[in-house]
Amino acid sequence: MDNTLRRLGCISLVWIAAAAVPAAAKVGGKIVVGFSQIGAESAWRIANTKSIRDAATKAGIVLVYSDAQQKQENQIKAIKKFILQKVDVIVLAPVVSAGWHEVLTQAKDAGIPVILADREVDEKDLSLYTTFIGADFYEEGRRAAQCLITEFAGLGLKGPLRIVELRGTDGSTPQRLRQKGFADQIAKQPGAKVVRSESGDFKEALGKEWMQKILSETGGKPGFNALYAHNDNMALGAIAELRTAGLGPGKNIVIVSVDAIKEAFQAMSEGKLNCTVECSPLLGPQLMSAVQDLVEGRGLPRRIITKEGVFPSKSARSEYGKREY
Ligand code: GYE
Repeated sequence: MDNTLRRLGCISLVWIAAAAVPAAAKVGGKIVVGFSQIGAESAWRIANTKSIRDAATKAGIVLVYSDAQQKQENQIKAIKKFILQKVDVIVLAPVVSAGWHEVLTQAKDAGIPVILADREVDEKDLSLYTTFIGADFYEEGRRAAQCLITEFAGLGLKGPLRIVELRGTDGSTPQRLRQKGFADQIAKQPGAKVVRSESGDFKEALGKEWMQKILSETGGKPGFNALYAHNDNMALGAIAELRTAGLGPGKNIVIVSVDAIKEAFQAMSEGKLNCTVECSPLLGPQLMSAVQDLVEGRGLPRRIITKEGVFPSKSARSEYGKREY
């Protein structure tokens, strides 16, 4: 983009910000973004942080990064700090959807726009954030159910489907919507049902722990023939445990998860995972161009939804080399 235009954009931002707060926190004339990230709980999250950091560097934007270690209270503290620092834009990846009204109102009162990245908030007052950039989690849940049903039939397994679900962080939008989209689709399949649902907080170690617990409670007899994990990492943890128990993940227990990380393609090519539904963490470029649009006074759509696919195990080998995360 033309530098003069960008400079002009920055000047007008200073003017807008100056109207609301004493002065903007420009660093050498650059845009400053405060980014409250959830943590580093999964491969998805690590790729997401890298994408956002790299895109900021490329765009010449100063990123003030804060890792909340999956705690909402840390995110609220970080936002308050960003307000004191008078950053130009706040980017929030909210760990859960409830409980943001007060701090978002404080950002608005300070004249600092907020962009939601990855996850959404339950907020009726739409003036408290400018846009949401991320995935359609409901659709991901639906796609996961569809792929599970197809793969189950493809393996020639006998129904009805008895599914164990491993949920992501409770109260987060991906957990709520991946659960709902999946349940709505499964309800159309005669006899199929979720026989157990546990929260693995999007962590591989918890996926493993839950599977160990479930198997030990049933004396090693699974009592289910399918597993749906809200992310690949939890599925990978559960798969390791199923194999330790001598069971056949990917063969007589159908497994589907969400994210489409490289390790999932590896597991699919080894026949241990049947399907992964894509959820792209590579939000950095879109996010930084939204920041620039905002700062330069261009309007943003209320929602920017990323395009995503579904990868059944037969695509594993051809896709593996193409995966960026
Ligand atoms: O699926 C999971 C991560 O919010 C979409 O968070 C994200 C989810 C992703 O920990 O792996």
